Amino acid sequence: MPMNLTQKLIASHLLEGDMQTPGSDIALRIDQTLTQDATGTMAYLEFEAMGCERVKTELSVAYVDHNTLQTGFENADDHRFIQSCAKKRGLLFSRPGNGICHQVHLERFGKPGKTLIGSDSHTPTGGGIGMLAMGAGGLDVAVAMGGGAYHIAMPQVTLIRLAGKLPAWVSAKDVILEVLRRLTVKGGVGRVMEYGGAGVASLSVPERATITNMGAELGATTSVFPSDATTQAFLAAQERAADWTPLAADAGAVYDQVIELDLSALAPLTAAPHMPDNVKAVASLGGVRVNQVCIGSCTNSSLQDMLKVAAILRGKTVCPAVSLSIAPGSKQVLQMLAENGALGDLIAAGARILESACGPCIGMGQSPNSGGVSLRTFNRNFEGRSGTADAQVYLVSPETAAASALTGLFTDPRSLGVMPEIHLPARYLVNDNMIIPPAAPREAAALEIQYGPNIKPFPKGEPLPEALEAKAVLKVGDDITTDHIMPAGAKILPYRSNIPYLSKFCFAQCDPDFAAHCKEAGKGIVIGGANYGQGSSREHAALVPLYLGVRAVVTKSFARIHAANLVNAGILPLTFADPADYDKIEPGDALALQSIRADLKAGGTVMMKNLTRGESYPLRHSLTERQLAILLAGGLLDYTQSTIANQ
Ligand code: MIC
Ligand code: SF4
Repeated sequence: MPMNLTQKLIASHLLEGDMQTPGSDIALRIDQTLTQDATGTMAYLEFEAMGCERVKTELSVAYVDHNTLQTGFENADDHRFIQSCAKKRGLLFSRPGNGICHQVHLERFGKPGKTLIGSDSHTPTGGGIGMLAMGAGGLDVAVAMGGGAYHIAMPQVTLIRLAGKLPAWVSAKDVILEVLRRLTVKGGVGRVMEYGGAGVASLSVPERATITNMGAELGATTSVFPSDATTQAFLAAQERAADWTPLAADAGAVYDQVIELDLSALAPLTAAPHMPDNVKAVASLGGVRVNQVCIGSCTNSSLQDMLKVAAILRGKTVCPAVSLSIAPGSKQVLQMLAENGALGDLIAAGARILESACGPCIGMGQSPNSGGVSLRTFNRNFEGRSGTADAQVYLVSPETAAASALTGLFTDPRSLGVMPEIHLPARYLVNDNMIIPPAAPREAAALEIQYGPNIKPFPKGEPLPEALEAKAVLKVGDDITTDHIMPAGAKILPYRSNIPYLSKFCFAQCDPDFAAHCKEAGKGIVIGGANYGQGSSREHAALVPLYLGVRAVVTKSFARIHAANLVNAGILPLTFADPADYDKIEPGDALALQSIRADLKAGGTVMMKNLTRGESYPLRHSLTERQLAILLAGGLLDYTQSTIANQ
């Protein structure tokens, strides 16, 4: 049987499960892991709680790139904690300043044909060089570091068949925005987006990585490109020729869905406030005044992107009404810009150069002015994520960003005339001096892990009770993001290791008194709409509600990583059998799930009584046998400990 690329990657790592049944549980061997600091502290606390001496993967890297604004001791303590864990437990440590995890991993560590999970939803960036790279909760990454399998639902595979070549001034960002326009932020759920067709050859590795990176916004399990001569040249230019293997779908491979996309027919696009799928033509916004432009993030911070921006800005000045900030994605990118003069062009034009980190993308500085229009080359424009509640954030390509920074108006870059030519280097500047190797096992035993006063124990789930009576502590609509559930930003992010403190901000945007309501209720159930928990992989969006007493979340549907995080934390995710029942529940209603354990084990419907209204609603679950066992045990940590103990 001819196989598509996704099937090949899965088949070569399959430990358990049936690839023929989409949606069924499959277990994969994980070759590489990555963490970043905002989710990493929790992942390493969990790894420590598992009691493993050393990581068992081929390669695990701990990055520091998110919480780099140090306005107190908290973030610096977290960095030190992660560094000490990496040294002792056998991980490479990428120091703050070395760059954004996904950009650095692509440059220095990713390998075609390998599996990678990362405690960050944009881990699929690695799909740009033919990896099966997926975002996961911190606990799933901790388990994989300990040598455990990663479980996912067997995905359906969508082929996005690319034809033609991108026109001048149109780039990879416009490709993924077009896919988002067609499929929406729910369109990729349960799917791997596999790119193929004659158009693939025209895209560079950084361009492919932009596309796979932002496949996260489709809700896809991951996205992947073949590994071809372009991949080979990229790895050779990174002095990693030996890491290349060719990979492609077999001729005649079958797909669950095929989407045709002609690159040559694309025009510059933007995602308008406040969702990545609210896509419009840049030309249709011509004339809208722009206050801020931010260039960078794991989506668009490669050397190629930066060289394009520098070429557009060369010899010009940023519009006086615009604040332009630029964060090159890695030390490699920044140093190469410095050495070839392009950094001088950016500075001369008036760009505010930021360190190589996530920065404004996660609200770590550069919040726009009140009601400000901010054009960003990032991947998420959720309301309030920038740190300014009423900001209007648009997602754009580097070309559109640079053009608009010059004019001060939303500008179609095609209006700038002939596109300046840029050349990618035959050799990147390779200097891994910001990567600290782990201690040898013998020395590691004597090393201490360094905690800090802001690093608090995390909450642990309890085994599922036979019956649960709880209040509907909150009711929210469709497309609720993990940024709604557990906001980020410069003021809150330093407390990612302190769940009790974080809990004050849980659902702040939806209900500022959420924490108080939970306290009053004792036990809570959250009612949600469709695609609940989309966006980030942060398990804090499960751990904090757990801490506040949330025992179940009942929705119309869930986003993949968040549903897994709820199970891992020991919170029951259920869906309405009849979505119309969603309308019948009001916040504050007393709800009851009777005989949950028995209902779940029987596999069918779970009944939820509304004691306030005297009604009953049938609920469904899509829990696998393993997930059921995890919930019955009170969460993945207890489940893992008990399975290790029983071995
Ligand atoms: C994001 O882009 O939302 C983040 C911040 O990178 C998150 C991780 C986190 O919340 O720490 C993600 O994408 O998973
Ligand atoms: Fe960092 Fe933004 Fe990428 Fe998340 S999306 S990893 S915050 S750059």
